[in-house]
Amino acid sequence: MLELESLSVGQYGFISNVFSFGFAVMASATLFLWLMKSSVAPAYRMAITISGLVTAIAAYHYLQIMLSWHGAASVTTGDVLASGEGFNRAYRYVDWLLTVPLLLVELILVMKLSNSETVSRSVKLGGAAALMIVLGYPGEVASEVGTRALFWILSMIPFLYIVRELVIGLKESISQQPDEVKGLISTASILVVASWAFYPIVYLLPLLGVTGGSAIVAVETGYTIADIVAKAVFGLLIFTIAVRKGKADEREHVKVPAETAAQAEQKTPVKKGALTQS
Ligand code: RET
Repeated sequence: MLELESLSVGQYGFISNVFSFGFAVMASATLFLWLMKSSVAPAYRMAITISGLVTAIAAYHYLQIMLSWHGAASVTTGDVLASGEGFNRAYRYVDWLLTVPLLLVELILVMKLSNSETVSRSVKLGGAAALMIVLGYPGEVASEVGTRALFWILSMIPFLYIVRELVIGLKESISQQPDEVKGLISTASILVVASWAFYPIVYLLPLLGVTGGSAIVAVETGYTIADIVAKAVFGLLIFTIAVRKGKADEREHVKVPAETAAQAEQKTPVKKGALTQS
């Protein structure tokens, strides 16, 4: 259905630049997140490490996607000629298979929920995300419109489950977060849902009358934009949340011993500073 030879030379070059841009964004986001990790409180460093891992995995796959794109066709006398090697669409799906569950774990980790809640939410959401990607792939590479539509429907089932969990399930946890990050964590959840909703829409475009070269441009550009928002922009948001939560925790630590000391001193006068050291 999505034949490379239906592209004009301009479209082929445009997509090549889109992939190159995707690689640059993912690689720089990785450097930023890993280099800045130490400015975040130790409790949130794991979330930042994972965030950088997500963009690093994506940078690697964008590089592979670019190489596959260049190997799949050549431009001669004003035409795009397929080399016969084919454009490997599996790189994107392998990338998603690894990064989508990690992105969800990242969002859960930064909330610092209880251990059991962290594990149960990560397993449920991560598992559903993996299923969604696996069910999407056969339709992505199918040459028939009906097959694409069928796998879209199947993949939408775990997708809607994730959206429901994020919107309803996380609402309660968000209400228990410190005031200064409540807004940011809900923004992160909305960003996840909005950027994720973009993928099934892009997948549908070839079924909605976008055909030929334009369909390939729409799908590849659409996925790349969504990836940048879902990974790099989301990573920066997680970084900001982690910085703010670290500061909020610090304030809590300072407040609690001071109050304890004041209360204790009212009952039995103790040597100044003895309680605040604990
Ligand atoms: C597919 C197939 C069609 C139906 C649905 C899909 C959803 C894909 C999603 C991908 C998210 C990817 C992310 C990558 C960035 O790290 C597989 C296109 C629902 C939601 C967030």
